[in-house]
Amino acid sequence: MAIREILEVPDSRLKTVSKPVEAFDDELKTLVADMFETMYDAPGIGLAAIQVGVPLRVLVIDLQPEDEDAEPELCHSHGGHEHYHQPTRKEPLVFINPEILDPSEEHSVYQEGCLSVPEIYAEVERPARIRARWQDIDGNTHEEDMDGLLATCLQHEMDHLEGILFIDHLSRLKRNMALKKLEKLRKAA
Ligand code: GNR
Ligand code: NI
Repeated sequence: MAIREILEVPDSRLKTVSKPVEAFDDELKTLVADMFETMYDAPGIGLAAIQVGVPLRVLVIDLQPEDEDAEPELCHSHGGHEHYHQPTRKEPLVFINPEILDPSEEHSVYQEGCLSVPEIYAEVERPARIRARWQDIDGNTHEEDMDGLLATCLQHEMDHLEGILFIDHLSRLKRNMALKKLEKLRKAA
């Protein structure tokens, strides 16, 4: 396993339309393992293969990227009584050749970020609920209804497969402001 370099704007490879996976082989398993390691290290809640320079229709998502063997955390809460929080378990999800079926007419708005557009956050409106179909690491097909952050994250990741970034959903003015801000942050660093 290895942490791979995450491409950042304005890298033109992020605009690639990724190709369907045809071979469910060891190379694919290595790619997925490396993508999880890269995503957890970043840290992020999702990653598309093109973000590590591989133009294949492969996504990983984990909305609960907490360490499995993390110690329970002591919490000093309001009211003065101390208690422990069990960290949430990792929940790694892999989506290969994903498709979106009947997106809801109702939309929801989330504050999104992207590992390829670091430190920039903006509200993006997307269908609130979707039905998704995808293949797993062995090539078996699955179908499931999704809502909430999972629906949003899957749509964000699927945009990457078409070479689209969340900032492409913003007005030109807001996108340019975001890119200028990123340039400024990089110069300051
Ligand atoms: O880590 C991430 N957080 C996030 C927050 C709201 C909506 C989408 C995302 S995905 C992002 C990681 C990433 O860049 N995936 O492509
Ligand atoms: Ni992203």
